[in-house]
Amino acid sequence: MKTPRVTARAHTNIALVKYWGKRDEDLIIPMNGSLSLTLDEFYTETTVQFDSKQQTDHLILDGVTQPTTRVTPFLDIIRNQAGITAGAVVTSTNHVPTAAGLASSASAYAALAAAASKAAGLTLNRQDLSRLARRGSGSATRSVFGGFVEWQAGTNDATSYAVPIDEHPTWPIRMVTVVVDRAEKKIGSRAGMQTVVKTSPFYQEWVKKAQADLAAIKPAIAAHDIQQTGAIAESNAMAMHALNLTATPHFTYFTADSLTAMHCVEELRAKGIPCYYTMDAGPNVKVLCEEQHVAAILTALQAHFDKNDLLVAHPGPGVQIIRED
Ligand code: 2P0
Repeated sequence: MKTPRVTARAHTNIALVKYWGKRDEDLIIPMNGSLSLTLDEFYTETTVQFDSKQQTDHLILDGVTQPTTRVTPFLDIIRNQAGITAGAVVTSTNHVPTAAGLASSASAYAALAAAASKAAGLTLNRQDLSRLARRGSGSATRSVFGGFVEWQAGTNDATSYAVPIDEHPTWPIRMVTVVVDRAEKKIGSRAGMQTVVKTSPFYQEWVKKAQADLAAIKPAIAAHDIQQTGAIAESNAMAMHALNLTATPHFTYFTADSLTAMHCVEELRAKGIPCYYTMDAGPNVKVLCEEQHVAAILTALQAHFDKNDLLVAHPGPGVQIIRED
């Protein structure tokens, strides 16, 4: 028995209010809600076919066979729901303008959830697809939807999923990524957030702040208020990174180049250009701004960084099935 071969495309997302800690490690229920912008330029395409002749799963990522340690338990959730036992062949390609170190588990698990559930014969609505993607990786919960997306923390498997806030923003919002390092991150987000939840004395303060930031950023986005949206996003990101510095053992994703990029953004702001930074579990800096200021921001950043390391992204769509045969 072979199922249809299904291909899905999902885009990565960048959180403006971050997810940084789980209340349930197995089900991936977050400590706080988060809010992101799905980006058009960075995406993953994944093809899945289940085949009863396959004893085990096979994963080929960007043409290279990989271990299925994390993918097999995820596919098991789908097999259980669909009542099948066949192994799967999973072929996945990351599309990033250069080898920018921006490949993400968000686009990976959103694409895998959509392709594998469809291939297995499940018909999931987007809420259930978001819940399923969450089981692969927290940030994937949000990549099911396009534009501005909120992941409602919930308290269990049924109540923790993403909802679209503005799927097709008319706001000309942009995210400039400063690629400061293409290398694999040293402290994975899973381990990083675990350490922080267990050891940072400020963890509960973070949860309170993230909840307040989430409540405040939604009206700012609705009003297309770049100053408010950007200020909340930047402050939220710095609070998340402060947790890392206060963990035991402490760690940081900041490098000297990250700080250079952040200082450059602050200087631009002092000159009256509204632009705001955020960072995730790696040293790259992402700058939130409006289209009319992109050129000035790129010019300023080019004093410190190669222009090939500056990538401009637009809001992107939610996960889509792009082929079925
Ligand atoms: C976020 N990040 O909200 C936060 C901000 C990175 C920093 O979600 O353990 O790969 O698979 O649920 O989603 C990255 O962590 O972690 C992340 P798991 P994930 O985007």
